Amino acid sequence: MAKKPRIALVMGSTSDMPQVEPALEILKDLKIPYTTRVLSAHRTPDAVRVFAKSAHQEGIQVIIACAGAAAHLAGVIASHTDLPVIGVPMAGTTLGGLDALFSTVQMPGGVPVATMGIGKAGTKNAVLMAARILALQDAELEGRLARKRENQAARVLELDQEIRASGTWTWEG
Ligand code: RP5
Repeated sequence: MAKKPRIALVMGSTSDMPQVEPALEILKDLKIPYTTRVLSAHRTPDAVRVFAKSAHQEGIQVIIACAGAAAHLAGVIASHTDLPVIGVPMAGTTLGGLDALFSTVQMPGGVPVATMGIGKAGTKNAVLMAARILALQDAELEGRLARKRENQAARVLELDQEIRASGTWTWEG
């Protein structure tokens, strides 16, 4: 039987997809059921409100909001829910995502948005942060996250070994 999504990823536009899609693999890898929505704080404000107000009841535990330009999606979602909201500024405008970073990170005190870095790396860290939040009450997920980190470290050491063995990156005069 299909499991209920625990994480919701919301994008402001389908143009954000290339910066979001790679992170979805991480959620599959960690076996965390998720749902993805395309909702815009300024183009579909009513749909954003309905989504945010019902998310907790639907079983969602963490919301990730990815938006670019004058990005108010994460803040607007956070204004309608008590769930943790993680904002990811999308690159793509002439300001390269700095606009979205400032819009997302500078929430006035009272309504928090945990803001990640810009673009693909930010989305990747957002899903890992969401997984860490869920893992506080899910020992199996905690184990999967720990194994993922071990594999990541092993891969870096493997690459280190490869470049040392190749000799190309060493010069002994
Ligand atoms: C934001 O405006 C979206 O999140 C997107 O990053 C940006 C541009 O959207 P499009 O004009 O490409 O739909 O709301």
